[in-house]
Amino acid sequence: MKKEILKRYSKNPILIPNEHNWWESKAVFNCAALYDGDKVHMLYRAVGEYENYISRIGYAFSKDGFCFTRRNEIAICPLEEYEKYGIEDPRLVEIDHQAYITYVILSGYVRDKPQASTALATTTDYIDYTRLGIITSKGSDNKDVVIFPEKINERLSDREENITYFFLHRPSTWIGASYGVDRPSIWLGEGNSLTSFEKHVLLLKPEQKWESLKVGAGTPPIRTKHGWLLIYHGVSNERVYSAGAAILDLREPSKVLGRTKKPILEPETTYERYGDVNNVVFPTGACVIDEKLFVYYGGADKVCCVATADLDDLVDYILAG
Ligand code: BMA
Repeated sequence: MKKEILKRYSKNPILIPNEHNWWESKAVFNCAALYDGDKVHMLYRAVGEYENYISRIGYAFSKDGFCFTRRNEIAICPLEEYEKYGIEDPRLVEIDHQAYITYVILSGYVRDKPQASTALATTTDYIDYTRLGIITSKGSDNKDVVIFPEKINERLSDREENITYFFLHRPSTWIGASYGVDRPSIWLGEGNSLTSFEKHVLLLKPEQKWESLKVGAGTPPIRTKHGWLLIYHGVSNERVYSAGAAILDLREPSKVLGRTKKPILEPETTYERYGDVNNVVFPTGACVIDEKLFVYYGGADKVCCVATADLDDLVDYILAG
């Protein structure tokens, strides 16, 4: 039997569309998660109509990481002009005891194709959200932005050190000879504040068949004793979305210490294979409770799911290559 390093929860999906709330009646997927030592807070993407396909964000919480209680009210609704066509794929991270949310915004279309950017917001209670604005550069069609949960004291040389925030992002237009990649890839950026980042380094580009079309960061990195654990997604030429994982050096996150050659999760179950977009496993949230890693992901752009792994086993598996 195939050894499963990441095990699906037997009662998946953990959230399904709720027909009693118009704004989340069609699809709920791609959920962010943050564990505060007592509860897992979840922010999820919700769709209530297919005419304009505008996404909003809902909120749910759980004591055990599996069973979630949701709020009836919309958590984050498009309000700003730059959010006009929707708010999608939130990611949650705690930095200095404060929760931050990166989320994709669609503010316009170019030749029928939505142009994506990423914005930042913060909250202390999951009721009020303070917007901090767009954090990606204009025209880079930039999604899948996650922030490392702490500033990193990076060693630049034997003498020089630099303490900054680190970000992962996926600028789709950064392809071609001058970028050194021909497919959308995961880049590492640095910034002195949380609202802008520069000094970009190419981190992970498509390598395997299952990720040959593009890769994008999934969950905000998690500190482990062997390095930062990153769960990301890869898309094949057949547009199948799967999850992979990598370990990055704790002090120099531009160093990739290990990366899975095969997906750790790929669409297999009905709820991952059939939905609004078929064959999608899209990880966006992760947390650790008692040494167990919980990975939250969207199934087929329709439902929210969770899979778990023993944290040490997964790290060993990734480092073993
Ligand atoms: C990506 C994003 C995700 C979505 C995925 C599969 O580009 O839009 O929100 O889950 O495609 O459709």
